[in-house]
Amino acid sequence: MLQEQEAHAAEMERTFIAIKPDGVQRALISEIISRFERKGFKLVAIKIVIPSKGFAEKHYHDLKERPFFNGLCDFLSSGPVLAMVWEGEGVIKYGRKLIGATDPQKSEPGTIRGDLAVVVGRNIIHGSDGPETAKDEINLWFKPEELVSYTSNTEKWVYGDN
Ligand code: IDP
Ligand code: MG
Repeated sequence: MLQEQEAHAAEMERTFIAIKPDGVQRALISEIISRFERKGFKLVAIKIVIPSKGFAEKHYHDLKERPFFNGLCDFLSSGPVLAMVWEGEGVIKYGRKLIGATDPQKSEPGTIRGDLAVVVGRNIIHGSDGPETAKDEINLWFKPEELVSYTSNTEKWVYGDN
C-alpha cells in the first residue's frame, strides 16, 4: 500500500494553465475549470491578475522573434488573467490535449479551443508545453507558498488504491 502510494506520488506532475483575458471576459472561467476538475486533475494554485507588459514578455520569451510577439504580449497584459496550477498524472501532456491545437480552426471539437474559440489570436487559454516550461512558468507566476499540497477525497477513486 505504501509502495503504491509512493509510486503514485512519484508520477504526479504539475502544469501551469492560464485563462487569457478573452476567456475571462467571455465568462468561460467555470466552463474551463470544470473540464480539468471533471477529468480528475487537482487544482493546487489559483489567482486572478493583470500582468504587466514586461511580465507577459517574460512569459512568452521563447516567442520573441515571432511577428505576433508584441501584439500577443499587449493582449495578455490587457486585462485579467486567471493563473492556475493543476496537478495529476500526465497533466502536462493531457492538459494540452484538453486545450486543443494552438489554432482553434485546427482544434478538434471536444477540446477547449475547438469548442470555445475561433481565431489563433483569441484562443482563450494557455498551457505549459512540457516539464521544463511547466516548472519555469509555475515559478514565474507563483510563489512557492501559493502552491497548496493536499489530498483530495476523490484521489482514491480517480487513481485506485489497490
Ligand atoms: P500554444 O499557446 O498552443 O502553446 P504557442 O505557439 O506557444 O501556442 O503560441 C503562444 C500563443 O501565441 C498562442 O496561444 C496564440 O495566442 C499566439 N499565436 C501563436 N501563433 C500565432 C499566430 O500565427 N498569429 C497570432 N497569434 C499567434
Ligand atoms: Mg506555447
